[in-house]
Amino acid sequence: MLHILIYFIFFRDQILEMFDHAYNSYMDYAYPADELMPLSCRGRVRGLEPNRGDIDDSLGKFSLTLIDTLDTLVLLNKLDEFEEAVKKTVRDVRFDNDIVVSVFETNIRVLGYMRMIPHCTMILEFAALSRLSGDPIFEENARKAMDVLWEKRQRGSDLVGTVINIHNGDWVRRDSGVGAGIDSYYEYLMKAYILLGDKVYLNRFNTHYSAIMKYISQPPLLLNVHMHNPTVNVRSWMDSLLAFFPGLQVLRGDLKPAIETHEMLYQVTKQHNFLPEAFTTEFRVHWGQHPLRPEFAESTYFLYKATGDPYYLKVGQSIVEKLNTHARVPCGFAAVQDVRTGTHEDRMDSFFLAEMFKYLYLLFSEKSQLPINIDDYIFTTEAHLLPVSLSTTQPPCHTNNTEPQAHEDDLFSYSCPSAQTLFPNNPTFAKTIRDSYKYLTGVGRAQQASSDSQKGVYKLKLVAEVSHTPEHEEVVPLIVQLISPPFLGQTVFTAGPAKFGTDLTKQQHGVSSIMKSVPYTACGPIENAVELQGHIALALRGDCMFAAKARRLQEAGATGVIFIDHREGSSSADTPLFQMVGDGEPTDDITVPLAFLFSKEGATLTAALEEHHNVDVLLLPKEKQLGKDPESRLLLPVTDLRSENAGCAMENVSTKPRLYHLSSSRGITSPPLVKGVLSCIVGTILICTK
Ligand code: DMJ
Repeated sequence: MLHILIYFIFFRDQILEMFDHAYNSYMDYAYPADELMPLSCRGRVRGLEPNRGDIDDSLGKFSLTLIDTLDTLVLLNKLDEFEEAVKKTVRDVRFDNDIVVSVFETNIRVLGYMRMIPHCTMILEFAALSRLSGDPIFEENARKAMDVLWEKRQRGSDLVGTVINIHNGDWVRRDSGVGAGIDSYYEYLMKAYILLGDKVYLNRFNTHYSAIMKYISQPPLLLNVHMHNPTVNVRSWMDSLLAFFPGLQVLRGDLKPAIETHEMLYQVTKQHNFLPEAFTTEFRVHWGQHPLRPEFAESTYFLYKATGDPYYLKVGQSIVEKLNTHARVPCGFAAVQDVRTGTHEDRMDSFFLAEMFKYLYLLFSEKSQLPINIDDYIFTTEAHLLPVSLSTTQPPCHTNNTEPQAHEDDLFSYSCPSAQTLFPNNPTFAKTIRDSYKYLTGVGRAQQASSDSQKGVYKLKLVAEVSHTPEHEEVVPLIVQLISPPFLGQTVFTAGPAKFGTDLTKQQHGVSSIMKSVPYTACGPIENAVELQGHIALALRGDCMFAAKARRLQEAGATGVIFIDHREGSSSADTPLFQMVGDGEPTDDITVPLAFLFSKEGATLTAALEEHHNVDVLLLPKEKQLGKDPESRLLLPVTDLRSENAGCAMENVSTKPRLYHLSSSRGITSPPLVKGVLSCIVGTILICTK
């Protein structure tokens, strides 16, 4: 207990120090400008800097960052700074600027006194404004916008698109996902119910949520589909904004897919330090920018509160460390221009102060350590705190819509998540789910497949090349042993096996010299097929499936393949081995032996090849003690050890076999649920009230 308290204090102090660095940099170098330019150490004033297009529409010359940060100051117990900031806001901030601003961004970050055209993604802020001011017009108009969107849903799929023409109500973009463009709509339906206590919003949310789980959620992926033809996915990449969705699923009480998607996102951050703005279903960077978005921290916070699993503290710790290591600059924190290079961009968006520090601080805080009772508030999409006491205020407007009723058999409709309720005696619940996705990145891929059982309907299917190892099946390592001088059997690498190709435990493979494939990934026609004949090919992992590479190299005449990990720095010493599996198609045609080396071992092997030009290797289930075996000494460097298997002194391999699990099921399976709960109140976690 003392240990965890010290841990919490350490990280809270670190987060406070980071906040001070960011906030003071804004106040010292940028205020009253809207945003800080952390590389130039000055404020970003719209019109004075090169136009960045849409993202500049957040800048209304109203000291955006100061306003967006106000309630973070309260939550972080910086009450003197808060008072000072309020005084500055009252004294300096003006809304009578002749400037076009984004309605959405201004609503969520500022909510001024302007009469804005109601927008779907606005119900929380406008309802709060109505209930606090007593003027119903804000909530009424925001509600009308929500009603229109609901009416405009695609009746077959119950999905909505991402862009609608506000003049004629036609969908402009019919792709449907949970990320950019649509994220806050779903979020606000759920939260409008929580804040306002109106079941209409919950029923709408539940209708959409069922559709999302049917078509968009393919755990751990969240895909974009066509709203009119939802079994067809419309792109092969995901955007980073969808990282908020596991947090929303926690509010919904649907923890399993939340854990799965969050784990996938965590694996992506492990690869690239941050979530790139867009990444493919194979977890490659599609758009490398990272503007210090808070959504992943948000979901981490919700999952920790829902599960109590300290794993999520470790995730939070990694977020803190990566921000300090890769984004911190002398004048604040800088966005990352490209996660592949780590280059910085001269921007620090206001949401970094409004959201990131709130979620991180809350993650490492006990409720009693906060200056407010967090259970009394709900977060807006910008992490601003609205009091749930607003739900007891009489709603000023009503709708005439015919609304869907919750199905009696939908146990989740009126449930709230609770760590105690969902998995009372199973603290490892989250871990068992996460374990299935541990080695996902860089190896999974989505492919379109038809299936008779699905009546010819195309369905996006994740084929995680490593995820087919049945639960609890041990991965038995292989050995790549360097035989030719000067190695003479003394250099041995632990390698991963494959589920296809020659089974080296049953059929020994002879000595072959190695040669790099051209192209190195072996994902296109093999250009050095003539030279490759009779060699074991070296092929870089990535870009296409292991099976596709193996097939191509076998056809080119290679006698085996050693795959080398493309992720820098991986090694068998610190990365659990996995078993390569096929691509979902029959792999009987692949008969050559296959082995997988992590990148450190692979680098040693390729360096040896460059230095010595000829490197002979053995692919074996266990190391041969060649030095101790007189027969083997005689054989060296003869190119076949097939006949002398008997009599070799076998020793245990150095790396212990690791477990790998597959979980293909979706959804929480019948946990005891709270039924008949009338409303849910969100603070750090939902509390169910009858
Ligand atoms: C924030 O402004 C809000 O969270 C918004 O809903 C979308 N995302 C940005 C931060 O990424």
